[in-house]
Amino acid sequence: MAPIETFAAMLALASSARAAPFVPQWTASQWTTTVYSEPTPTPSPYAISHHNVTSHGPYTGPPATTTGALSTSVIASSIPPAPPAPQIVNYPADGKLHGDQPLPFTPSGGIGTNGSVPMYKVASDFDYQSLALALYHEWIELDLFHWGLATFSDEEFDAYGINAEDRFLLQHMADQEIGHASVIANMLGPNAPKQCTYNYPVSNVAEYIDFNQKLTRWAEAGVYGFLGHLNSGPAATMLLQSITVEARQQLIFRQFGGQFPMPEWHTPGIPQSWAWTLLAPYISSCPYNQTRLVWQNFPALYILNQPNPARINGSAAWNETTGGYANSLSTAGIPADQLCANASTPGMDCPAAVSNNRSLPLSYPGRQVFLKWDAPGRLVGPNNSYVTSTNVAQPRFAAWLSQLNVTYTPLLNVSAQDRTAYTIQPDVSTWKGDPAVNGTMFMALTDVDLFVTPYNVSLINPHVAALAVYQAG
Ligand SMILES: *[C@@H]1O[C@H](CO)[C@@H](O)[C@H](O)[C@H]1NC(C)=O
Ligand SMILES: *[C@@H]1O[C@H](CO)[C@@H](O)[C@H](O)[C@H]1NC(C)=O
Ligand SMILES: *[C@@H]1O[C@H](CO)[C@@H](O)[C@H](O)[C@H]1NC(C)=O
Ligand SMILES: *[C@@H]1O[C@H](CO)[C@@H](O)[C@H](O)[C@H]1NC(C)=O
Ligand SMILES: *[C@@H]1O[C@H](CO)[C@@H](O)[C@H](O)[C@H]1NC(C)=O
Ligand SMILES: *[C@@H]1O[C@H](CO)[C@@H](O)[C@H](O)[C@H]1NC(C)=O
Ligand SMILES: *[C@@H]1O[C@H](CO)[C@@H](O)[C@H](O)[C@H]1NC(C)=O
Ligand SMILES: *[C@@H]1O[C@H](CO)[C@@H](O)[C@H](O)[C@H]1NC(C)=O
Ligand SMILES: *[C@@H]1O[C@H](CO)[C@@H](O)[C@H](O)[C@H]1NC(C)=O
Ligand SMILES: *[C@@H]1O[C@H](CO)[C@@H](O)[C@H](O)[C@H]1NC(C)=O
Ligand SMILES: *[C@@H]1O[C@H](CO)[C@@H](O)[C@H](O)[C@H]1NC(C)=O
Ligand SMILES: CC(=O)N[C@H]1CO[C@H](CO)[C@@H](O)[C@@H]1O
Repeated sequence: MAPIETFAAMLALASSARAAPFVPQWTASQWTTTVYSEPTPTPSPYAISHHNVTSHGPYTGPPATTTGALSTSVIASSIPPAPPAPQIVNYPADGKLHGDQPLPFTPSGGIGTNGSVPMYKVASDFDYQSLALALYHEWIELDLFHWGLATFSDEEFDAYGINAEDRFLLQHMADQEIGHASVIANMLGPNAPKQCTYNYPVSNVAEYIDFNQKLTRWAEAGVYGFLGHLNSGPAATMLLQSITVEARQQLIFRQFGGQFPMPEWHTPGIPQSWAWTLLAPYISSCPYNQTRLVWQNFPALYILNQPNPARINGSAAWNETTGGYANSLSTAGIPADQLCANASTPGMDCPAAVSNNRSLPLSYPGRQVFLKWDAPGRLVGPNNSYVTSTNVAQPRFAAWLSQLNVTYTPLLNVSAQDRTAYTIQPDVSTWKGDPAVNGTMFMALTDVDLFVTPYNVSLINPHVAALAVYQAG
C-alpha cells in the first residue's frame, strides 16, 4: 500500500499547491504514471496561460511612469577578491574516499543529498531575478518562433532549403517554449513576468534565422552565467533541463542558416546584465504591473564590419547589420552573386543542412574590427522604461568573451567625439587546436583588462561601456 499512501500524499500536496504555483503539482502525475497505474482521474500538469501575441513593432505608447532597473540600498560599487572556499582548497582530489558513505554505492558530500525534500522554487533575490530574466527569454522565443512561421511564406522558407518538415521543427521549437515558460513561472510564483509584445529587426528569412541563432545563443549563455550561482539547487536542476533544449535550438538555427553548427568546443556564460542588455531592445511593451528586473542595460555597440553569414565571403561586410546589440545580419543591398544562398559550390553555398563548410572564414585572427558605440542615457526595453548606463567614461579595450575565455585587445584610433575605434581579433586558444574566438560570441568595450574566468565573469560589469554579439564563425 505504500505507493497509494505516497500517491494520496502527493495528491494532497497537489491540491494545496493550487494557491502556491511554485510547488510542483505536476510531480503528482509523474508519480501516478511511474508508481500508481489505476485509471483514477489525476491532476495533470497544466501549462501556463499564454496567447499568440498579435501586435509587433516599436513601442508607441505614452512615456512609462516607472523607469530604470529595480533597486534597493546598494552597498558598494565593486566586490573585492576574497580567498577561495576552504572546502574546495582542502579536498585532496586523489581518487580515494574521505568520508563515511551515507548509503551503499554513494560517496559522502554533494549539495541537497541529505534527504531534504527539494522545493522547486527560487530561494533568494539573486535566484528570482535570474529566473525572471530567463522567463523573459522563453516568452520572446515562444512568440518569435511562431511569428516567423506566420510572417514568411512557404516559398520564402523553401528558397533557403527550409522545407515543410523543417518548418514543423520550428513550430515544435515554439511549442517547447510553453513548457519552458511554465516551469520557470511555476518556480517564480504569482508575480512571474508576463508575456510582452516584441519588435524584431528582420525583414526576410535569412535575417530571421540569423536573429534567432543570435538570440538563442545569448539566452543560453545568459543562463550558464548564473546557473552555478543559484541558491536553489532544485531550481537550477529544473532550469538546466530546459536550457539543454535551448542549446539544441541554437544549433538548429545555425544549421537552418547554413552555418557550421557548433564551431566552439565550449559555450560561454555571460553576466545576467549582458543577457538583459541584448534582449531588452526587442521587447516593445509589457503588461501593466509587470515585474521589473534589477539588471543593467549597457549602451549598444555596433560592429561596423560584423561578419555576415549570408555572404559567400562573410568577412567582406560593411555596415550590414540591422542595428546594435544583436548586430544580426542584414541582406539589404548585397549583390545576388555575393549571397551564399545563390551559390552552388560546396564551401561557398549555405543551404539549410546538418553541416556546411565555409571556405572563406567569417572572421579570423588579425582581422581589423571597426566599432562604434552609443552614449549612455537612452531609453530601451519594455515601454521604453529602462535606461542605458555605464560607469566608463572612455573605453580602452575590447573584451572578446567566447568559450572559456575573456581576452582583451586594445582599442586603436579611438575617437572620443564620434565614439569609434577599431581593434584586432586576437589569436588565442582554449586548448591547442581550438581557436578561442569562434562561433556566435560576445564583445564588450571596457576601461580595464580585468582578469575574469567563467565563474566570476560578472565582476567585469562595472568596467563595461558597451556590448554586442560578435559573429566570429
Ligand atoms: C498560436 O498560433 C499557432 C499557429 O501558429 C497555433 O498552433 C497555436 O495553437 C496558437 N496558440 C494559441 C495559444 O492560440
Ligand atoms: C540537509 O541540508 C540542508 C542544507 O543543505 C540543511 O538545511 C538541512 O537541515 C539538512 N537536513 C538534515 C536532515 O540534515
Ligand atoms: C572555427 O571552428 C571551425 C570548426 O572547428 C573551424 O573550421 C574554423 O576554422 C574556426 N574559425 C576560426 C576563425 O578559427
Ligand atoms: C506598457 O504599455 C502598454 C501599451 O501602451 C500598456 O498597456 C501597459 O500598461 C504599459 N506597461 C507598463 C508596465 O506601464
Ligand atoms: C500589482 O502587483 C502587486 C504585487 O506586486 C499586487 O499586489 C497588485 O494587486 C497588482 N495590481 C493589479 C491591478 O494587478
Ligand atoms: C574576403 O573579404 C576580405 C575582407 O574584405 C578580403 O580581404 C578577402 O580578400 C576576400 N576574399 C576573397 C576570396 O574574395
Ligand atoms: C550604416 O547604414 C545606415 C543605414 O542603413 C546609416 O544610417 C548609417 O549611417 C551607416 N553607418 C555607417 C558607419 O556607415
Ligand atoms: C571541411 O573543412 C575542414 C576544415 O577546414 C577540412 O579539413 C575539410 O577537408 C573540409 N571538407 C570538405 C568536404 O570541404
Ligand atoms: C585613424 O583615424 C584617422 C582620423 O579619424 C583616419 O584618417 C584613419 O584612416 C584611421 N585609421 C584607421 C586604420 O582606421
Ligand atoms: C582560455 O581558457 C583556457 C581554459 O581555461 C585556458 O587554458 C587558456 O589559457 C585561456 N586562454 C587565454 C588566452 O586566456
Ligand atoms: C576571477 O577569478 C580568477 C581565478 O579563476 C582570479 O584570478 C581573478 O582575480 C578573479 N577576478 C576578479 C576580478 O576577482
Ligand atoms: C540570381 C539568383 O539566384 N537570385 C536569388 C538569390 O537569392 C535570393 C534569396 O534566396 C533569391 O531571392 C534570388 O532569386
